[in-house]
Amino acid sequence: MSYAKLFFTSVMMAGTLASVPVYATKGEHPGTPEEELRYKGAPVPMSPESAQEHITPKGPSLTHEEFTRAKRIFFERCAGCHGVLRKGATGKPLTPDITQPKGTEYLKAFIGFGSPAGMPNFGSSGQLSEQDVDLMARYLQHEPPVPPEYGMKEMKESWKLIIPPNKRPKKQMNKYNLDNLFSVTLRDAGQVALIDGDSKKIVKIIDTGYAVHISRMSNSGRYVFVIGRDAKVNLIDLWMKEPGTVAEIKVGMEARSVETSKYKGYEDRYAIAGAYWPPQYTIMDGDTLEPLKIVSTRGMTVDTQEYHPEPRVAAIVASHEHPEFIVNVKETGKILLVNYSDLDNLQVTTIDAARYLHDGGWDSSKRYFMTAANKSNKIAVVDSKTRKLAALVDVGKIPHPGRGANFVDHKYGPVWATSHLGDDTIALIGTDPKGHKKYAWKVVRTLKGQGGGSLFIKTHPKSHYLYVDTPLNPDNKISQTVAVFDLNDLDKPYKVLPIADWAKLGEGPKRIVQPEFNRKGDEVWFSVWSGKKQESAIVVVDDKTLKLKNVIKDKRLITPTGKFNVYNTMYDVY
Ligand code: DHE
Repeated sequence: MSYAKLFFTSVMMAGTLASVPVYATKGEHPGTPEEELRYKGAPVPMSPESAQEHITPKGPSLTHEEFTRAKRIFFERCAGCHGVLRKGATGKPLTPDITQPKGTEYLKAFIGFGSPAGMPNFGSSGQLSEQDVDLMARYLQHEPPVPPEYGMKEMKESWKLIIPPNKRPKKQMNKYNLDNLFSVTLRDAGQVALIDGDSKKIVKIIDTGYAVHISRMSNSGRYVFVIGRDAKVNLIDLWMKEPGTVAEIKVGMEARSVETSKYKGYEDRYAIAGAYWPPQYTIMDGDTLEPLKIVSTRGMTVDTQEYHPEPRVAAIVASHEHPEFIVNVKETGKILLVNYSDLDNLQVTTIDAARYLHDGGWDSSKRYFMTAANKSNKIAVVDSKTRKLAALVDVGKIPHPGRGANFVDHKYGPVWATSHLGDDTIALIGTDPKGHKKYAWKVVRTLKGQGGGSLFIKTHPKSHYLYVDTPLNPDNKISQTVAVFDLNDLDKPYKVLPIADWAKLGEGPKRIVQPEFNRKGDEVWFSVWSGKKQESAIVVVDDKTLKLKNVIKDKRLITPTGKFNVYNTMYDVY
């Protein structure tokens, strides 16, 4: 049956027009900006075999083979938005109490054609066959299969101390200028490239977790912590003659964040990793990764105060005001200040913010943590000194700052800025409650950028430019270039830098992603992110002239995305 026919059949079978997804005919991804869909669809790295089957009474028939296939499709295509347990995250809840009353035909039309609230049209776009749409419609009426938990026993089994601290060098044994080294995510290779920022040469390629996500530096700058989407953490020692992994561990089945203790007296002592599944964070020994304490984030949501079984851990930063990690819990909308001074009597301050917490960074004083509650279109401001919420600031659609950008606005004083995934604006928020009280925690200025689909924004204390990427914009002209604002004159139109053209690559999406400064703050690096089988590159721009300085190409540079300069990451310079 064709999709048009299926659609009309569904209308007939469901009885009333109002009860079926009639918007289904409105274009490729009805109702959801393509920028957003491009971002959310990454497969969950979980083995479907590990999740238990629950054939639910009253659910439609499903064979064992069908159940297994449906689990795989769900983890690959649906769990990123709806959550592994289908309790709802950025996508709607899909538990049997909701899906069974809707019935198979309704669900088929929904999956086939999408919805204005954000559901992609998996059927009519050809991503799923008609048989698979039918399979998924039946599968969703059964209890969600629950993946296994992952506690101390599993962590200890996965933990490898490859070189114990007493066998590691006592001083730096190589000649690299470590302050200007970059750890570069090679996403689809499951590796990081350590690149010397002075010579632009690859120093070492290191195997890490699957679809590796971010790197963070220890307070001393000696260690790099890397986390993969499969929750594998690598501890890399930069002091060794040849930098390499000295310890590794898996802290769950799916994860995105890692950080290390930075408070005075605790430098390099602890590390923390936040997991998506199971929803928990783990505090580890900072130079061995030995797991010390695992804490679940399951609990009540901030607004409706109902239980959520899968609140994933998003960004984590290390406080400079107290011996604490600041942990964003996505689905509950709560920010946890986890005090690591006494792990046996753990004190956690819970700050009510808003859903769904994602990424963020410090203001220039490093007292206020500015973080995106992306589906609430707000920035939450945490005062890390008083341990209180300072403000919830309304911004544009789906703020996505990365760590954000700090600079001084000539009129409004110190500001922190974020761009947005869902619109073309850049919001500047006043961050100086002492010197510029009336502008503090207010959007003092809104700039207009090239378009939606922005993920990262960056400047540097030595630079007077603000760089805004737009890698998820559907228009190639926008996703392959970046906008640069002159901070000396924010009324001036932005300049567009043709980064992908400068890289001179062949075919490929060539999305320009995540500006990152070098140690001196006089050059800025951009990833030109193409497909796994296509050539990618890193383009280095001179921050004074905005001219091309270098193109780093190497066949080992597979899908570079995030780049983390050791010094800037260590000292939170952005
Ligand atoms: Fe990220 C940071 C989660 C997709 C590149 N990403 C983060 C953080 C979180 C997160 C929670 C903050 C970590 C911290 O500060 O402790 N990212 C997610 C997702 O859940 C999401 C939407 C979907 C997924 O399946 O992973 C996702 N992220 C992406 C990408 O598609 C990007 C563009 C490319 C890639 O490498 O996969 C991407 N995310 C990044 C980068 C950072 C990041 C480069 C760190 C930015 C920084 O400057 O600190």
